[in-house]
Amino acid sequence: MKFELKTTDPGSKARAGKITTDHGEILTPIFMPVGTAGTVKGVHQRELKDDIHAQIILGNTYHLYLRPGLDIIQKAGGLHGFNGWDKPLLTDSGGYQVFSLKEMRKITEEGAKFSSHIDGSKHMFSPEYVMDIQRIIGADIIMAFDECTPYPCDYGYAENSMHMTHRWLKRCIKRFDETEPIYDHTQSLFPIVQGSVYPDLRKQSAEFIAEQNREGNAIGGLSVGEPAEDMYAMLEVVNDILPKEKPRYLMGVGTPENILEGIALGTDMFDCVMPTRNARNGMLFTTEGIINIRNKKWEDDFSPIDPNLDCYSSKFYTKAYLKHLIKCKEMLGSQIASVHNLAFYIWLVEQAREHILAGDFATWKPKAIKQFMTRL
Ligand code: PRF
Repeated sequence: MKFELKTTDPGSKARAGKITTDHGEILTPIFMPVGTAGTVKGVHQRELKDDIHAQIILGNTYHLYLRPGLDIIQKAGGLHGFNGWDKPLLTDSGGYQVFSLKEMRKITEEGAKFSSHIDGSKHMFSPEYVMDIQRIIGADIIMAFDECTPYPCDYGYAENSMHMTHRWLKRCIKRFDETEPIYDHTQSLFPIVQGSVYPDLRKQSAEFIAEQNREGNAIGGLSVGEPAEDMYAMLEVVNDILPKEKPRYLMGVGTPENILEGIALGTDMFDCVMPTRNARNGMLFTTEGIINIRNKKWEDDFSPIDPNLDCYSSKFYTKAYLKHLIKCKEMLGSQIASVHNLAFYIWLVEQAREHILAGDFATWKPKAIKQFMTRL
C-alpha cells in the first residue's frame, strides 16, 4: 500500500491524497460504505460501482467468522472471491462488535471470550487469532484488535484499557509480520489509537501508535456518545501526532457535519452505518438538506429524491413514491434509500476533495454544513 499526499488546505488541516492498493486506488478523503456481513445491506455491487462510485468497502471479522465461517471464505478465495468485489476492501477486527455484546463477553489479557449473537456458541478472539482470521478474509487493509472504551468511561478504566490495547497491538504486529498473505495481494495492518476523552491518554496512545510505523493509522473510541466537541478535541490532539505521510482513519464516524469537521482536522478515511441504517428508517441525506421521508409533506412531492447526484435511484424515483415504499415497508424502499444516501456521502467527500484541491475548503465547509444539515 502507498499513500501520496497531494495538497493540504491553506485554511485548515484538510488534506487530499491517494492510497494505492493491489486492488486499485482510493482518492482521499474517502467515505467507506459498511458491508458488515460481506454485503452493503440492500445494495448491488453494480450500484456501488456505477451509482455510488464507492472505491473501498468494509467487512467485519466478527460477522464473517461466525457466518459463513472461515472454511467457506477461504475456499472462495477470500472475501474478494466470495462476494465478487474486485476493488479495495477493509476489515474491522471484531473488537468493536465483541465489546458491544456486553454481558455476552469477557475480556482478559489473553483476549475476548464471547457468545455468538446467533446461536450462543462460545468463542475466543485473541490478537493473534484475529490476525489469522483477517489473513483468511484477505482484505487489503486490516485492523488491529483493540478495546473500544464506552462513554462515559472513568480515567482509570480508560488508562488500563489503552495499555491493554497497546499490548494487544504488539501481539497483532508480531503475528502479522510472521505470517504471509494467503492470496495474491498484499495486506496492510492499521493500529488503532484509544484513550477515551482524556487528552493526555490520547496523546500517549497516538505517540505509541505512531512509533509502530505501520502504513496507516486509525482513531477508535470516538462517536460512542460523547459530545461532538470532545470528539473534535481528541481528533486535534491525535492528528497532531500521527504522521502526516500516512492515512488517518476515524472509525465509525459519522454525520455529514462530523465528516467535514473530521476532514478539516486532517482525517482521511471514514466509515459509518448511518447512511444505510438511517435510510432504512426513512432518513435521507440530500444536497438540499435532511429529509424524513415518512413526513406527510412528501406524500405528493413528485420531484426526484435528489436530481443533483449522479445516481440512478436518486434521479429516477420521486420523494412521494419513496415515501409510499418506506411506509409500506417494501424492500425496494430500503434499497433506494440506501443507494441514495451512500451516493450522497461519497459525493460529499468528493466535494470536500475538490475544495481542498482548489484551496477553498475552509470557506466552503461552514456553508456546506449549514446546507447539508438543514432539516427540510
Ligand atoms: N474500534 C474498532 N472498530 C470501531 C471502533 C473502535 O473504537 C469504533 C468507534 N467509533 C467504530 N468501529 N476496532
